[in-house]
Amino acid sequence: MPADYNGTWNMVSNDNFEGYMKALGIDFATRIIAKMLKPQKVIEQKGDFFHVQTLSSFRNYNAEFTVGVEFNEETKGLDNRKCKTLVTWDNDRLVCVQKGKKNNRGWIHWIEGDQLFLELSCEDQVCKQVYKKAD
Ligand code: VLZ
Repeated sequence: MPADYNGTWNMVSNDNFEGYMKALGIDFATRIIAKMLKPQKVIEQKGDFFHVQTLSSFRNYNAEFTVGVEFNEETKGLDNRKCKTLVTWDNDRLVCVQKGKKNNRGWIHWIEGDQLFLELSCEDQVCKQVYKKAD
């Protein structure tokens, strides 16, 4: 049985989102707004199928995937690029590789207690986020 990511998760910390956005080439004005946000993750998981919504007052980002099945991701509202994206299990961690123009792009999710961790990578930048499960 894989880990259960279902639920609503509220951001509690966001380290180096600025560096991650810069590496993606997000413009200055957007970065100013985006780094103030405390997004919420709403995750629906059915077996290996995931619907991950990142919700904020400024912009939302939606991802749907099946673990082990590569898909075409368009990062609409982020850097608006196309990636060949693959999410796999590493024990209970979700490991995502986003192949495209940017090197070393991807993310890793894992859970510890009532906290959801996310590391977002692009080029030489790593953004570390922590979310807490909503009641
Ligand atoms: O999440 O890749 O949970 O897609 C930021 C939204 C979302 C706020 C960043 C607007 C992408 C920012 C997060 C405007 C520049 C991401 C995956 C892992 C699922």
